[in-house]
Amino acid sequence: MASHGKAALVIVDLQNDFCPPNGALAVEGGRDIAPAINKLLDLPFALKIATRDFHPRDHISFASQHAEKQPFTSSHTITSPKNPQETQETTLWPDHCVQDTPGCQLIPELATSKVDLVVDKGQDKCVESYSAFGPPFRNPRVAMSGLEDTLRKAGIKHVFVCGLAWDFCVKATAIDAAEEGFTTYALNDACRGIDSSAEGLAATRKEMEKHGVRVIGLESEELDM
Ligand code: VGL
Ligand code: ZN
Repeated sequence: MASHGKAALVIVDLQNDFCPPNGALAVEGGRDIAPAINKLLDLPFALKIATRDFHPRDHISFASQHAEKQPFTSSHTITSPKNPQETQETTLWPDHCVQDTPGCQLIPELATSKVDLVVDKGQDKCVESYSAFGPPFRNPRVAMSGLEDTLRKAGIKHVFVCGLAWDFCVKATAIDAAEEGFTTYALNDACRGIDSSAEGLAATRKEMEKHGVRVIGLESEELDM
């Protein structure tokens, strides 16, 4: 693989708030993937990126910002500050990954000294952003993170995605990478889902594969580099 072009590792949202036991939006087994990810960080990727969900205190995705709404329910929310009329069905969450709180920090188990760059997302209070490139599936094209340019300027051709959560930010990030033309791999053993049921995990896998993402295990020869 590596002989065909430079590869980047993108570690999605491995933050305190997404990990048990105390995370505000803990993903089952979230902390358990850190050792596998640390091993990936020892491989010769040309660029090693960690992303962070990085919300203002009053972010639109928090159920607390909507009268009488409960976390884990859907709501029509304004997603585009440029088009206040444009609304989208999006899930409401417990408050999580608030900027400058311990919850938004990368977990201490992650070998952050081996990470080249941290990319923050979700800073715009009016925009939900699952993808590390920008809002879900870059729609609307606001609050873009600049990740695309960073990868291109570094000459990256292959993108390997791991982290949390399989069914939200990993999925959105991997699909965007594939649609941007990068050969994209989702490392399923180094991810965990908010929906941890076998059906849920499989449905997400199918959706990613439909968009050209290659779902692979940690033993895959694609990682011989
Ligand atoms: C995420 C829900 C809300 C994620 C972020 O990182 O997958 N999920 N914000
Ligand atoms: Zn979030």
